[in-house]
Amino acid sequence: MSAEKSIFTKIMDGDIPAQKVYEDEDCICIKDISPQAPTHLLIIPRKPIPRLVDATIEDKALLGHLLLKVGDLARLSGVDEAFRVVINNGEGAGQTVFHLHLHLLGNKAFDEGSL
Ligand code: DGP
Repeated sequence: MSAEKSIFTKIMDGDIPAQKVYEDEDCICIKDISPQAPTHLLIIPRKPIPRLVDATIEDKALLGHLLLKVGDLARLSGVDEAFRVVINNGEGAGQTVFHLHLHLLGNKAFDEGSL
């Protein structure tokens, strides 16, 4: 593969450190380096899919796995009664790391009805 490793692949490969919360054969979960909420986790597939829109039908089970893990990790973190899941897709939406990841945000007062 000629493409340069994403920062998240480097973390998975142990090239750079991160606070790892969970890992299995399909994904890892780390604490965000620049938290936007008291609980801010990133759930990242090992497969380096650049953006959500690049996922295909082949990734159906993987995407389901990631969402189920978000639920598990929300429970583990004690935020399962109130949390948000965010996926930024593309630069215009604020995506800065082009390796699919889900933000799990919790322990924060969310404005009702707003995104
Ligand atoms: P996004 O804007 O959706 O692409 O989010 C990328 C997130 O990744 C951002 O919240 C900061 C986080 N991040 C970037 N580099 C690192 C890193 O080296 N370690 C960790 N733990 N998080 C990182």
